[in-house]
Amino acid sequence: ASRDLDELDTGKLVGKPVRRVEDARLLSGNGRYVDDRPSAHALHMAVFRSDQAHARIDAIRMDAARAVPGVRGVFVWQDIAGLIKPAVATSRMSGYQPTAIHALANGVVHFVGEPVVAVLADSRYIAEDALELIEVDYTPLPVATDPEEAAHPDAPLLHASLKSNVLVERAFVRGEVDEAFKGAPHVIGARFRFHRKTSLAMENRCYMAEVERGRDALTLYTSSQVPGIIRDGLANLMGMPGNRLTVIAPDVGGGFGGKTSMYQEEMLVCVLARKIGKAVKWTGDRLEDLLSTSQAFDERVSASLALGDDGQILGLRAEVVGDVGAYSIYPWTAGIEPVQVISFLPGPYKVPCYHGHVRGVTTPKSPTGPYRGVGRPTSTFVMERLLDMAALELGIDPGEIRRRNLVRPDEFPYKTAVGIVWDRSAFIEGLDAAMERFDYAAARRAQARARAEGRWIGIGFACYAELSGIGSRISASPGMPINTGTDTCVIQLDSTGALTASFGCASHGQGHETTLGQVLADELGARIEDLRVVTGSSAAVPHGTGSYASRTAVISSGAGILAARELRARMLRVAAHLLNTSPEDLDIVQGVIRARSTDASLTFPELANALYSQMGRVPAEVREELCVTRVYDPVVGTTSSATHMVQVEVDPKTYGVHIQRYVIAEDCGRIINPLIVTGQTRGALAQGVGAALLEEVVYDADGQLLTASLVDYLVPSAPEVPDLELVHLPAVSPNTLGGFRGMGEGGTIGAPAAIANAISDALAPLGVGITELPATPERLFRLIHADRLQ
Ligand code: MCN
Ligand code: SMO
Repeated sequence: ASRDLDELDTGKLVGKPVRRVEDARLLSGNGRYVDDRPSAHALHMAVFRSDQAHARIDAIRMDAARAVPGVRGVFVWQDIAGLIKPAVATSRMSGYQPTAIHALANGVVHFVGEPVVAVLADSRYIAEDALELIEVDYTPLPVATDPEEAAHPDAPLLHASLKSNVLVERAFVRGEVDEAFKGAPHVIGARFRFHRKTSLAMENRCYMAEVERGRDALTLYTSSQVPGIIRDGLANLMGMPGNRLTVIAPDVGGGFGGKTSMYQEEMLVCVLARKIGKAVKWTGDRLEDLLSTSQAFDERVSASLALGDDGQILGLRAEVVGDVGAYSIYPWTAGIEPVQVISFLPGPYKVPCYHGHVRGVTTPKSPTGPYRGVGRPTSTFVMERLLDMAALELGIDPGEIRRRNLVRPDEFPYKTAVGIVWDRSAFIEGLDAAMERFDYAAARRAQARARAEGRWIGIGFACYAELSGIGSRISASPGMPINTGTDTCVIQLDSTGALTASFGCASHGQGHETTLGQVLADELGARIEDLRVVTGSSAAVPHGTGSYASRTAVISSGAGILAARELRARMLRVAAHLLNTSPEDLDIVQGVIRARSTDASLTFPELANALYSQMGRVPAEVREELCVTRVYDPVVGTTSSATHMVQVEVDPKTYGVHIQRYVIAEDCGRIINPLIVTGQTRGALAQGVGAALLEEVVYDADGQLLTASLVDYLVPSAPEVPDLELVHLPAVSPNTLGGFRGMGEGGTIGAPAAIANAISDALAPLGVGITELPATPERLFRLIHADRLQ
């Protein structure tokens, strides 16, 4: 059943470019991040970290550190072992091998940066000074830092509990792939590599645990995307009921996936605060962030496409090795990224046969976890490169080869080779809209002229589709109950007549106060300023997880719509009594309840006062509880899609890549706030540019991090991020309550592929193409001069 925009677009605020209500606070320096919490009475934690990639701990000498004036405690694993269990990410995937993450290393270290000793002191300065006095004797253990070597049965094991370093292994098989390849007139294949990346939020990870003395109650303030998951996880590990453990994510300065997992320092501040009965605070510095915040990508993919003469895809094969780092991250598991790579490889295309196989291999590096796009930047890079390589070989235009293979409007819902179902999304329309906006034919003519002058100018495409707002069915399938695919909204009209709506999501830059406010205001007939939207507190809702996986627009809005509808109905029943009319005669406009028949009206404070305070006015049988809790579960979620088009010029002297134009046509369903959607896409594009051209975490063969500062780890700055020309194609989702689709990750999914294709197109006259990202000047130089460098 397809719905159209008009039917849904009765809203007054949804769809409008409402200015972000949080910005006045955030831009004037009044944001309140974890580090802003008063800490005069807190103890400050500093963490002694392993400088070994894999080693046995023989001895730890802490006496000198303990003797430093102002040091209040020095702790190793044995000191806290009875208070917190290690975090073990479980999974139902067959053959999956879990690992145990201890808050402090338990006898063996598994990566450089792993916490070994925690020091508490009156100030961070004192704690850091004390760290310098700690000495640890290690016996180095053998390491296999290369994932392909580590996957070998004879490789040294990183964890004694493992049978092999392959933590997860998964395959998708559909159709007779071998037959398809045997009979195909064209087979295009290559070996691709996407290097390791980090999420690099502006705010480093930061945690503060405060205790309620005498109550054994604890509040953790955490710069996290997932306060609900952290609450449930810590409650389990510490054996503490949720009514004594509150987890609050206040203002959070970005996460990008890096703040979706539970970290050792998060466990430590809680355990140590509980142990000594005082507040404990830890603020990570940039080195600690680069060493220990979850990283991403690091995949090697050997893939090939079988095609007909007309460019039609006949089959796809992929063999993927993902380097998942030292642990299976909690709660997502080591499968989170690698499995997504093979799940989404067929993309928005019709792929009749597919064989994808992936192994996630543990190596002594920082663990990998979710990062904006989660696997799909890699799958899109590989598939889109293969398509362009095929287009070149077959002499078909890159736009045309995509058009021939994209799922067409009459083919939805379309079940992909791995069983993902694409609902009706604007795949072809996105391609058309992007090409039109780009003025493709003219751009190709200009390119031909530039080429004749010897300039290296290229145009690149990328089409992708993703699942967003995923509900319980998909969330529950890997066997990780802590990610439920639902959100909760508690909404109330209080006795002052004010509306408060609390959610389990946790805004960390997305502007949820604004967008959820828009959705609720429309449902209630209220003004956005009548509402207070509370996110990021485990105490505000019985159950919530947080914000990740481009889920909030779909799932939290859904919960909000359900709760607001019920609250509105209850408010109108009471108002009908007070105004002596029927609820059907009433409407709420701009926060005022009005009777159509008499034009009599009632404000929210008047309604609240009559109901809560003037006990005679509303008889018992007419009273209503003006507090509603609703849970929304979109069950499967919905499809979001986009086409990216980019033009680049490669400088033949510096091998630098200059992005000249960038067009995105995207379908995120019904749009709540076009300003926010545009900002999200622009930010995600910036991160895609970083992934394509600059950002690379480098470890040496011993597992030492070489990119341990922002001098070595390069991120895009304003000059590297192109102006974005964005075309919205709001194809209302048939699968979600509000018709919304998620979009917070999209730009990062498409950009690396599109840029890789554009660079390859620019360099096509030289006979080379990109198979490795980021495409740094050095890599381009080596690619172009491969003969000379032999
Ligand atoms: N939106 C909208 N209309 C739609 C879809 C979305 O107006 N049809 C709005 C939403 O209401 C929300 C924003 O766009 O305000 C993003 O919505 P959504 O796609 O639901 O994503 P989430 O809110 O769940 O945010 C998670 C997503 C992810 S997974 C990463 S990673 C990411 C991203 O958001 N990290 C971010 N964007 C980020 N933006 C900032 N500033 N910082 C991060 O760390
Ligand atoms: S990587 Mo986004 O937090 O799902």
